[in-house]
Amino acid sequence: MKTEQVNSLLRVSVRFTSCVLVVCFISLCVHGINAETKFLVYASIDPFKRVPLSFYFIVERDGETMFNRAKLLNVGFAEALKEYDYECFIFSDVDIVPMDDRNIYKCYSQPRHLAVAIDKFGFRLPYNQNFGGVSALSKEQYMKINGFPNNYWGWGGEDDDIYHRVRIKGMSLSRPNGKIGRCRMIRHKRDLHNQPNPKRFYNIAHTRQTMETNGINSLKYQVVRIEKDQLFTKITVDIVTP
Ligand code: NGS
Repeated sequence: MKTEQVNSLLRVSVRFTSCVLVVCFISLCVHGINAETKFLVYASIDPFKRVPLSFYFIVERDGETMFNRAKLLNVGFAEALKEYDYECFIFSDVDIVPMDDRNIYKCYSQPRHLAVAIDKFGFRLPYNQNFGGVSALSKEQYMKINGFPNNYWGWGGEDDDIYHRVRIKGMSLSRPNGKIGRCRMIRHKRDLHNQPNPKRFYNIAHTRQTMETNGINSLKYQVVRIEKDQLFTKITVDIVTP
């Protein structure tokens, strides 16, 4: 079968389930591994079996600017919707791989935290409010919280902000149990341009005041490149560093 035929079949099946997996990459080339190779490692461990009939969107920032995970995920949301009216979004770090086939990557009546028992934390939640690694939100749930904050530059805190947004809007987190929610983290050194963000505690403390104006409704970015492959669409984006 020709590549284009596979491509179009996959895209048709995606539309059937209306669920998309948005994966953010930290940089063009980290530790000699480029984004495509990293993605292939990820996809080969997790080849659609846990994400039935869904589609991948990879979002990577252009150049060597500071990382901003939440903003890249917002871009993935906005760009995926330009391609199709998806109803469910799974937001994932590329280094987290689920270990149990019962950990279904889909949306639930409440926002779902999927990476609840990662090996690096001894297969436990590091703290109760943790919403890191992999999360699933329906389009409606995501819009209700105005998407993710755009102002977390560097490591940490953006997932805590998202947790607060969910709670402030009267929703709760749904989670698989600690056995089903087991995940492995692909080991790597701390990435470049992702130093701990010194402003993260201040930002988190002000989520309630800022969330209505800081999110998908204030997202600014410039698409540099869109590459459509059989299994994924890759967006390279200038996330407009302040
Ligand atoms: C918390 C961070 C979260 C992060 C979690 C686990 O301390 O953003 O550690 O981090 N919150 C703050 O810094 C306020 S991990 O070891 O997985 O990188 O997700």
